[in-house]
Amino acid sequence: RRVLTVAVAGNPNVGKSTLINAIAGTRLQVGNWPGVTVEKKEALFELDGLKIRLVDLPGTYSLSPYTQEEIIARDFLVHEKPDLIVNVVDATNLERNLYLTVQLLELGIPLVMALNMSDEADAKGYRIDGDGIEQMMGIRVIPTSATRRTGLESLQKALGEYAEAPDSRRPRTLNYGDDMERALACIREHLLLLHPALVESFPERWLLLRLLEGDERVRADANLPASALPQEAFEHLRRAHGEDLEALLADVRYSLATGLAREVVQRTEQRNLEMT
Ligand code: GDP
Ligand code: K
Repeated sequence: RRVLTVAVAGNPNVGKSTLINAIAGTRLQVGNWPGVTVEKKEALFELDGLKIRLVDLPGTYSLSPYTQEEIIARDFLVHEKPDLIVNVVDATNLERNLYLTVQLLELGIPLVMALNMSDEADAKGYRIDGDGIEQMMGIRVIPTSATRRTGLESLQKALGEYAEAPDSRRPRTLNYGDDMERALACIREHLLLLHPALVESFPERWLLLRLLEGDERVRADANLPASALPQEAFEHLRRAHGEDLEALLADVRYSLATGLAREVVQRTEQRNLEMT
């Protein structure tokens, strides 16, 4: 039977290590990512006959190419193409955490969200609509508390369910707005015509978005000079939104994260009264 490769991603300090330890325990091996001193944890184990390779990605706030941690995380996701991402998020800080989730969705890899620190979120009176997140993002959402060891079985079960029906849930493509979507479509058409192999070897939307924002690491990986891209896509966006497309895209992602968080997080009345 094949091995299910699961990448565990999340912001720093969300309880990712605690959760991985709770799931993989003594089977966890600790080393370094090749060529760097960033710690790499990995475990190979079996759950109800299912072989799972769990890879802990460095904690990051983003998948930009600016820190060693971000580069390790994105390179693994883009080039090793895990079957599944477990995105560990801090339920007490959902809005900030969703900024990374939005970027993970761009990869089109199926995703299970562990809504961790759920004990703390409950204590603070947050009520999070997990079904709402599931529907808006096309992912599974499992509330967990890594320290109290709750939700771990559901999380493990979700891995098994994914392995049995890998296509049952595809992550949603979030709408980045008409101007952005038009520019992406323009780059896509151009690449399909002139560099069709590229579109196959990278996650498509990820590639288009990173090229749009001028990500030099992706351009180098793809062996595409900036001049090989259709300038009209960039010019129109710059005229409408200003020169800095990387900042524009960051704004779009933040707004999406904020909007999603607003829809799914409530603070219960009782707690609100206690707080005042
Ligand atoms: P990482 O940086 O994401 O690997 O986070 P850690 O696993 O190191 O956890 C950060 C801190 O949060 C530690 O003090 C953990 O004990 C604590 N922690 C982790 N998971 C939970 C949880 O579900 N609930 C609560 N209340 N604390 C947690
Ligand atoms: K830590």
